[in-house]
Amino acid sequence: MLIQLINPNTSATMTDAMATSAHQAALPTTQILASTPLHGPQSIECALDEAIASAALLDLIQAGKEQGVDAHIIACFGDPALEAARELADAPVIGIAEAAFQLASIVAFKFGVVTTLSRTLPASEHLLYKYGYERHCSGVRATDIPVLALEHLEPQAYALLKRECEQAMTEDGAEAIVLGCAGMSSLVARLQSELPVPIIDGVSAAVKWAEAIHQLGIKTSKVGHFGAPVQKSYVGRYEHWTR
Ligand code: 5HY
Repeated sequence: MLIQLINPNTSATMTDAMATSAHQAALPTTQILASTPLHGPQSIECALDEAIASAALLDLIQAGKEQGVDAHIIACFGDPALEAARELADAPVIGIAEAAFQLASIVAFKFGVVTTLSRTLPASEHLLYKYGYERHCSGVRATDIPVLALEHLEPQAYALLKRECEQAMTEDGAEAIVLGCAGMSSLVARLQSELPVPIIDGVSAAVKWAEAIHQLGIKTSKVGHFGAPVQKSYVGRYEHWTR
């Protein structure tokens, strides 16, 4: 199968890192098509970044659809434009936050989320409520490591990340840890070797959901909420999307 892995920020270095994690998680028969948007923020750390990133991200969804990919992954922890992408696409669209929460809630009764900036804590909490996982979440913790600092993580920053994971376990009662940024996917193996609970990376989780959904022959329901976008005239470059 062919999975389109979209990094919604414009850091090609981050795209390469998450593509490596996706390949490691994927079956040998799965191909990963990793894409970086042509315009938008270098990292996504607030609602404005998400809103600006969404148009280029949806361009990539449309391009993937035209190319006939079997699944699309939106690899940013805010799951930006996830519902819009599901309207546009026929193949399943998987957001890494939802993928990680779903997986974590199967292997642990309570999971903790450890993310980047404190600024993004309400966004993660909002997603937990929206998806209905708040009862399974022991808490969301921030490290205040900026997203781009994850590309070349300093030892002190790694220590901080590990400490927040440990405190999520000891102080909040987390029985598994969800890493709250696609840029953390390369750190999973190390954290897993040093911590006693499952460490869950949304990129790998999304790859496995994509493979499972594809093998079951299931696509996005086009009846109701994720139905094709309402037909109308769009002014400018988006005109072709609704055809
Ligand atoms: C992410 N931002 O996964 C997020 C998550 C975050 O550019 N890729 C980004 O808020 O740290």
